[in-house]
Amino acid sequence: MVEVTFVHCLQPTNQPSLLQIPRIMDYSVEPEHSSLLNIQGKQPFNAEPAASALVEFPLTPEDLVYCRNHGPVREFDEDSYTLTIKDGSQEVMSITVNELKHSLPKLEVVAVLQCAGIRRKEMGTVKKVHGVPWADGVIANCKWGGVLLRDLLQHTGVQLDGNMHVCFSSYATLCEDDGYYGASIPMNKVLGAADDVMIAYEMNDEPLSADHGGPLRIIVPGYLGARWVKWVDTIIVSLNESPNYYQQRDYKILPPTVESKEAAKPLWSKYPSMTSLPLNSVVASIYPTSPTSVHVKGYAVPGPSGNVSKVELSADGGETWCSARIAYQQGNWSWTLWEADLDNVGETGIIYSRAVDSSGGVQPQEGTWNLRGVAFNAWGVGKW
Ligand SMILES: Nc1nc2c(c(=O)[nH]1)N[C@H]1C(S)=C(S)[C@@H](COP(=O)(O)O)O[C@H]1N2
Ligand SMILES: [Mo]
Repeated sequence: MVEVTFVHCLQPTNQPSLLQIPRIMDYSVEPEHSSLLNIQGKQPFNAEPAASALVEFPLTPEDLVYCRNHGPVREFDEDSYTLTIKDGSQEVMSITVNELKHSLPKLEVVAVLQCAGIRRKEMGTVKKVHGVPWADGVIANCKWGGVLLRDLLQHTGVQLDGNMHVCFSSYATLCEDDGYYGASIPMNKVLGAADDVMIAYEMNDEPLSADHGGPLRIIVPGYLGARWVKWVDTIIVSLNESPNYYQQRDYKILPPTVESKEAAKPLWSKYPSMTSLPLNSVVASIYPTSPTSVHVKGYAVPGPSGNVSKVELSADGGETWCSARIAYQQGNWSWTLWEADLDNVGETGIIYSRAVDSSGGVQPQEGTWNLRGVAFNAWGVGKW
């Protein structure tokens, strides 16, 4: 196995040279964050809304969009912000936000953003996991406006091959575990005609806010949020995956036998970096409508094998299932909102949900435990 060494390229990007910046996390100049979120941590700012609030809106309003940060949030001046594109180590283009907006066609895509640690708190009840104990609110269905990454890369004239990788870096902000935040995705995902990987400058028809990576962030529909690099300032076409900590030593599904950080250390390089998140559904709210009936609402998200085609509910511990009504779904990359009125609900006080996808894939009864608590997708469970 190849040992990964971190090369901290000292990029003269949107800040003075990193050499001149003290390498300390400064949380004194954070923008004001939404007050509608449950705070998991203030430094870095990590917070999520209640899922019951989320499912009231097909498109998630900005104030209900979770915030997941590995370092301080910074505001940048859009006029002087530049994005650098490199072919390996060679710079091939440097483009301002304004030039980006005017030189390439604008695209708008509704896509659901989710943290890989969604439902980690539930997985933690099986056995201790490492990471922020997220509930089911680290998900947001937004309309993203920007340019197709494929268009931009083709515009640079760089030779593109499906076996390559595209690395995204944010040198503009600091983070906890590496000299910069970085991620990469396979070039095939960028070149796929239906894949819609974007560089976004708008969220829900507004300029992208600092909290969500403005002025520029990457959108990778279908992939975990960790690849949706915020405050992106460098894009590298590479033969290799990003060497960044968050690509190589985190966001991987380790086998259940790995139960400690020590045991994980020599194994990170042996497991693949995560890409798609799995088929999932969650029961977000239950309103009693009579002593024996309830109105239930929730969301579902597709996995890699096709969009959500059905969501089923069970009030008898999984013996019998009935289909929920699909209330919202848009295009290939949105979440699915569903609701149902259930009569004669049993004595258990528990309602399970499971999503089914267009290739017949079914959300499993149990999720697979892993040390980092990622990709948990056991049946959704609601109690009343
Ligand atoms: N530069 C940078 N990009 C980042 C992160 C970060 O800490 N720094 N966090 C990632 C993770 S783990 C997630 S889940 C999403 C969260 O995006 P949001 O804060 O807009 O909800 O951003 C991703 N992009
Ligand atoms: Mo995340």
